[in-house]
Amino acid sequence: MSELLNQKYARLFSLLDANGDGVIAEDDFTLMAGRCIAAVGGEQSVKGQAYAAEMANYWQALRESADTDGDGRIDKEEFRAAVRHVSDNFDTLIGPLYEAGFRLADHDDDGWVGKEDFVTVLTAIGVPAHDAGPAFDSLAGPDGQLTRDQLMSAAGGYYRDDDPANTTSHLLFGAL
Ligand SMILES: [Ca+2]
Ligand SMILES: [Ca+2]
Repeated sequence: MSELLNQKYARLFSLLDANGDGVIAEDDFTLMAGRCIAAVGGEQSVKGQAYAAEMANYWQALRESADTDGDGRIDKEEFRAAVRHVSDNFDTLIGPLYEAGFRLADHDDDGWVGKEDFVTVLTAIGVPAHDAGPAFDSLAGPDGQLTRDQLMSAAGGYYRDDDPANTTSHLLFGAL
């Protein structure tokens, strides 16, 4: 695996370990989903519930691929060994989570996400605000709005692209 992918997966691991105890487990996903949904005031909304459901699905997929010793916790080594498989199945295993995340961030449901809404969700998953703002600027079009397709393209690139030139997707979750 390339050093760049290693760096990105290490960044993902540190974000997914939402409670910072050094392993990824179900409680991290519950915590992260709750933070995101609360950040946009979506506790009672259909799309808030959809996002929570997709977080749970992602955890199940990750657990099935990564938790080789079956203790319900994924450490850094298990994550590194498995995330490539999960990434190769991005469309089915990860894509739906980002779709749900986009809808969650699109608070007025017009199909566009502005910078403030994007930064709100990214900071809720643990990305520093000083990274989330520039990440948006590099992703969004000149009109200052992000589309679903732009997000999905960047998210797919984050998990799979190891060309160092494509900094837009590499910096999606902050500096590496
Ligand atoms: Ca944890
Ligand atoms: Ca919108």
